[in-house]
Amino acid sequence: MFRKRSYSLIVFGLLLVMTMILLLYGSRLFTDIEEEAHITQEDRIVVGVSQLGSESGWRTANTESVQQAFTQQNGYFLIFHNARQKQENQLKAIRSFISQRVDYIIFSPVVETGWETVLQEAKQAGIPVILMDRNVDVEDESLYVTCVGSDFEAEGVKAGRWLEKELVQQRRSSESINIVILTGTEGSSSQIGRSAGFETVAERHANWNILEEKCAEFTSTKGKEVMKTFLKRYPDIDVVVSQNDDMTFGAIEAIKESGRTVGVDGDIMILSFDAVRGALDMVADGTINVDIECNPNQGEYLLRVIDMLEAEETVEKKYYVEEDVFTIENVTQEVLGGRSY
Ligand code: GYE
Repeated sequence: MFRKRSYSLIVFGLLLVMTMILLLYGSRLFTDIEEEAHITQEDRIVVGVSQLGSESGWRTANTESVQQAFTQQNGYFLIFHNARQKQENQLKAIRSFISQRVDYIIFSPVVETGWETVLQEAKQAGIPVILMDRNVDVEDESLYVTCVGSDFEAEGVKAGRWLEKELVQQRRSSESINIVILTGTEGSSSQIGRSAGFETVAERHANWNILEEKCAEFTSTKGKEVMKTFLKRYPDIDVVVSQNDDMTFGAIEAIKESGRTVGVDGDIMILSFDAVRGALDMVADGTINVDIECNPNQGEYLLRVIDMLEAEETVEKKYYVEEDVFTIENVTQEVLGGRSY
């Protein structure tokens, strides 16, 4: 009886000591973590990003690039918002970033116009605004700090120049060439620039007939729908210029369903923009004739710009990302293997 009691007393004592040790160390551990989190959170740069939507493979890659750049490890706290193609949603997101007093606002403007008031509000609040991918059309350029993106007009010119050369090679440079154009979101920088760039080359060729330009909103579904109407309306299309790969995928489906062929050995030439992995595969197998690359990996460029601003260095008004042109000749296994999106 006595032995049994002293045994349970020992066990009880041991349990008590262990619980006390656990409580002591446990609480120290937690305060350490809390303190650390507190310190890092205060040191972190808060960035509000308003992405315009998720309409294309390019856009998904662009979003991933931003999310991979503004991480906790890199010293950032990212507030990310997807505007689902609506300017009013972007305006709301930007205003909420202002009221949260973020350190920087980054946004990819769905269209170029209509931003003055909100940018004025950000300026008054002393929050620097960085444009990503697309540009804004404002009189007062001091309303934003800089823009990281592509030279869309140059991309359009590249498409035109490629067609010029290709027609010479095919000995068709004096033949009448029927062209249709699938354009992206109306009023967006990428649509405006790519249209204008291609147009400057097209103007020099009296034999290039632009039969019709129609908006297919940078999506595959719309691309297919618009291409179907083109095919019904125009029986003799020679060239399709499609302002992004997603619309191209839809257009190619429509063309194939109509019984016509595409690409290097087909009867309709395909000129596309973006150069996402799926499209590069189609360049490699000759389905797409040329793809004008548009680089969505803008996160690292944005990081560099913010580093410069933090160091109070002057930044340029525009930073262009690097871009290539892909045809069956230069889409190597290395290019395909290195493409993550
Ligand atoms: O080409 C398209 C996307 O603005 C560069 O937007 C961007 C364009 C890109 O939806 O796929």
